[in-house]
Formats: sequence, C-alpha cells, structure tokens
Amino acid sequence: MIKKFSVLILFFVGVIALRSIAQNPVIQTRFTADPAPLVYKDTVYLYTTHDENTAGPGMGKFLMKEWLLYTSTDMVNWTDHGVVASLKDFVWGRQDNGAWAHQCIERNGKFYLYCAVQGSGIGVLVADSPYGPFKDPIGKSLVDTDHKWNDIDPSVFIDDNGQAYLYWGNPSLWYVKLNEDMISHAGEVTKIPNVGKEKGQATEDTYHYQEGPWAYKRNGHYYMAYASTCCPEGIGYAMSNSATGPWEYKGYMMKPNAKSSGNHPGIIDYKGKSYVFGFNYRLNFMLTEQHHERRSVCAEEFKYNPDGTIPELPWWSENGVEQIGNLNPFKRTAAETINWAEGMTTAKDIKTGQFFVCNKNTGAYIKIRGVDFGKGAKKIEACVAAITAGSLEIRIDDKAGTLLGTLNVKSPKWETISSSIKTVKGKHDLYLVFKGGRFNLDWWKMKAN
Ligand code: FUB
Repeated sequence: MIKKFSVLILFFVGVIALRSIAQNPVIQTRFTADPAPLVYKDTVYLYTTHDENTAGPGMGKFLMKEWLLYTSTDMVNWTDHGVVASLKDFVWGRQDNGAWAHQCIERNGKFYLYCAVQGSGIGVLVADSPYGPFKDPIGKSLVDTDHKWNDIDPSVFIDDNGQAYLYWGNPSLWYVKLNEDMISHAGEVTKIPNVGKEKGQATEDTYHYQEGPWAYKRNGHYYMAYASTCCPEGIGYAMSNSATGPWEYKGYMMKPNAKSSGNHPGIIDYKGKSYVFGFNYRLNFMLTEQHHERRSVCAEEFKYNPDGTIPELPWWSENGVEQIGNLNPFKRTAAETINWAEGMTTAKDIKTGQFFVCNKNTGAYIKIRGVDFGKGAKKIEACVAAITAGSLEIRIDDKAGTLLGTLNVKSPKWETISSSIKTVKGKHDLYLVFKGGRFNLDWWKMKAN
C-alpha cells in the first residue's frame, strides 16, 4: 500500500515537473519513433514511425502500420499532419505490422520516402510534395537480397557529384548506389565492415553498429551515425573521406541508457544550429511501469568540434531545445501546432478533410510556446465543433495561468466563433484549456482589435 502510494506521488511529481519545463519528447499526442528529419526550404519535416498504443507489454513487441509527419519552423511548436504513408502503400509487403524506419529526401522537386517493411524488404514511395500523397512507382521492394529480415532502416544520401547511395541493415550495414531516378539501383550490394568491432577499436559492445544508419556530409566530412549495439542502444558514429568508406569509428554521440532499450539518430543543420533526434520511452513509463514498444521522439541541439567530430551528449534531456524565433498569433494557426499537450488527440474529418485536435477529458490542454502578442491582442477567433458542449479557456504562462477569455463551444457543426479577451502584450506561452465537454478545435487566430 505504502509502495503504491509512493509510486503515485512520484508519478504526480513527475507529471508536474514534466509539464513545467518539458520539451522532450517533442510529440505527446501519439507514440512516435525512428525520427527522420528533412530540412526543405524554411521548414523541418519530421517523418516518424508510429508505435500503436495497443502494442502489448514486452521488449520487441512492435505494432507499427504507418508513417507520420510533423513540421516546425521554430523547433519547439510542431504541426501534426497525420499519416503520410502506410503498409497499404506497399501492396507487395506484409500488411499486418512492420512499418519500420524510413527516410525522406528531396531530389529535383520530388520527394522520395524510403521505408522498411520489416520482413518484406525496403520500398520507395514518391510524391510531388513533402506532404504527399506518396505512391509506389515500382510495385516491389527496391533491393532484392536473401536477407530480407535484415533489410531494415534505409538512409539515403546524395553526394555533391549527384551520386546517391542507399544504406541500410541490422546487424550489418550495407549500401548500394542508386540511379538518378532514385527508384532503381546500380552495382553490387556491398557490406560495410563493422570496423569498430572487427579491428577491436571498440572497448564496449554498445559501441558497435547495430541498426538505424543516418548518412550525411558536412563541411567535406562524411558521417555515418547509427544506433549502437542492442540493448540498450546508444548513438555511435563513424567518419570518412568518401561515401563508400573506409569508415573510422569515432565513439558515442550518446551513451545508452537503461531506461530505453532503443535509440535511432536523425541529424540536421537548421537555421545555423545542429540537432540530433532520437527517442526514449518517457511517455510509456508515465503510464505504466511495464516496457511496451511505445516510444517518443526527442531532440537535442549540439555543436560540432572544430575538427568535425561530435561531442558526446548526455541522455535526452527534459528541457529539449530552445525556440528559434517566436510564433505569430495574428496568423491563423492550425490547432494541431503544439509544443506540449496533455489529454489531447489529433484527428481528420473525413468529410471536410480538416485536421484538428480533440480533448479526451475535461482539463486537457495544448500549450503553444513563445507566442509574441506584440503590442497587444484583444480578441480570439477559432474554428470549433462540439461533440458535447464545453468551453475553451484562453490562458497564458501556465494551464492555470491568467485567464484571458473563454470561447463557448455548442454547435456540432464546424463554425468560427470569437470572443474579446483581456489585452495581452509581448511574448508568452499560450495555453488552450478544454473544459466541460468534448470538442474539436481546427484553428485559432488572435486579433489586435
Ligand atoms: O521502429 C522499429 C525498429 O526499431 C527500427 O526500424 C529500428 O531502427 C528500431 O528503432
């Protein structure tokens, strides 16, 4: 009884601590893993896998059927775009489970999404926009090998001379050159020797390549980051003077942590800063003491050393990364643009195509970080639809912070409603708190008068 009581107290203390400072994990409305960030124009497109919340307890019990997309221009408020691809897009692959790690890259205005369909092989989908719709142009797996179960975790990199490479694999790392069309390959499938392991450079098992390669080039150096030997997995990396190696293993970017069996790097430069994405099990362990394959994507900023090597980072922090710039509330903002949410879900209206947020219980909220109200906002407008009537409280700085105003949501049909609010100036975190009933919010916008 005493033990249960202490666990309960720890849980609530944890929730309060998490709420006040947290930015990691970056998505709280779904379980997400295997982050594959793409910087295109001024936006970060964060493609993730999706751990179903019905995944049963136990290590390795993945239940994964689709790939999701989130975008951000400030690294802290992420807009949910829902499912961008699913197993149904690969008719040649298994359909029940196995939508594993992926990467999307752009070439000549087309977007190529390489996906592992675990047990069936690696597929490729193509779209004219980073949001999709993605279609399978070849109707079969991209690489044909006799080790299909090992053919997971594709990473694609295009060198300065235009030659593209596909890397993948667990527990070995392979590569093949891609043709310019990006949907066929040329030459031999080549195994990259696990140098850290084979030459005895590694001092601990967790140092070696295991899976989740992330290949890129920066300032003339070629990088191969990866999830290090299971379990738990850290993030290791190797460097080279060429896309085909030889690779020199450089050690950990992040040491493994007993709290998380896996990890999976996705690395970008964005607006002059460098970021690594990966995942932890924090949200799963907020719900239960049991391990489920219900992971959550995290991000950290880091700085390269002058010689191009990467400093070792601590495990995923709770604070996460700093905001780049501010959010402008006078522009219409999709309600699914979220810094932190509790008790909320996102969904799509099949009839209208609208993507929206919905509360699961009273008191649920979304936080939008770093909103710049400038010289003053005096009114809010929002597009809402009620499941049961309720009210949307507009608060700042905390979910129980200053109440600026309230929108009453009554109509079951989508409608735009508005209310004047207490004048608010300068930069604040905005909290939209759902009270009373259950209802949907599509977008919101502030007005200066
Ligand atoms: O998410 C399923 C698999 O787990 C990925 O493909 C691996 O990299 C590991 O994260």
